Amino acid sequence: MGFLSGKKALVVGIASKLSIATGIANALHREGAEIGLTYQNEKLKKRVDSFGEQWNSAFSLPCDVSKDDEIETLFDEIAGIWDGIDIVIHSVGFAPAHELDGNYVDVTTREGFAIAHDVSSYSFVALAKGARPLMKERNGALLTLSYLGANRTLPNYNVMGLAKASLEANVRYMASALGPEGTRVNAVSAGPIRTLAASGIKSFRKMLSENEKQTPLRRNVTTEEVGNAAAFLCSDLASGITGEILYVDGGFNTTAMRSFEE
Ligand code: NAD
Ligand code: 0WE
Repeated sequence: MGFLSGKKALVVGIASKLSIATGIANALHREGAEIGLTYQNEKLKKRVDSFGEQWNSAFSLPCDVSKDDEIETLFDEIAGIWDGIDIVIHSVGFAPAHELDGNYVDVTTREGFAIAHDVSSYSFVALAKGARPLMKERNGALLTLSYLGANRTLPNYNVMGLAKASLEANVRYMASALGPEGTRVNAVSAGPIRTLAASGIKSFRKMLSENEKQTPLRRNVTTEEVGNAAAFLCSDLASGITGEILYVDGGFNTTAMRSFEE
């Protein structure tokens, strides 16, 4: 019996087999959780539906997290299918592409800033609001995905770094607000992984090979490894952990100087 058997898990953020959310759903399913999925738009519906079949998912429903009415409809529909929710995975991030290419001060705009923060940070508490009545008093867990760009600068990550800093503060405030009703809130800060979101980034391949050399484990992490950490954080094995940012990055964030002479 898996360590998540009997749990109902809503997974938001699947776009392809490479998505971090796909790695997480695989791990949750393997550990016995029942899965429910959402897709951002009609273009992604078929693909998400087919993943759903593979995990025997309870539903596959539309949800653009930048739209309050879609979030409201989503939880109304879930309330008709499940008697409650134990786990919510938020694996969503977006900034307009031109914000992620060039000098931060040159390329950052008021509109891009607002979109990045809305889709990448506000949407996490928006999902929590919707899920709250279904999650109360069940030892539930919310989990989001962050990146080291929240704490340190790197080329081109730009306004997404600010949005991830906001998201990590969001984790702590949500943990504080929902702890009294038994709901935990955490994040995994993952190392760079080639996904759809990353494929739009100039010289991402170079970043991955550089990262490999500088990381204590001398390799990049996988969506399976992120999935396993996410499954742990959302399980009763992590019942004492909330408001935490757990790094799944091969140790990269703990180093101060890149390896040399090898
Ligand atoms: P991905 O492209 O597979 O997933 C991003 C998801 O966000 C997609 O499923 C997309 O549909 C969804 N999305 C974007 N805007 C949305 C909206 N308005 N409404 C609903 N869904 C929306 O890429 P990924 O790398 O798996 O990204 C998942 C999360 O992991 C993001 O928060 C990302 O910032 C984070 N992350 C990624 C990496 C990496 O290197 N790939 C590293 C650390 C953290
Ligand atoms: O959070 C991310 C990806 C975020 C992302 C990616 C895109 C590409 C396509 C957000 N919005 C968009 N918008 C698009 O139009 N990561 C942690 C992966 C990532 O993205 C980077 C990175 C890393 C790592 C961008 C620049 C530099 C490094």
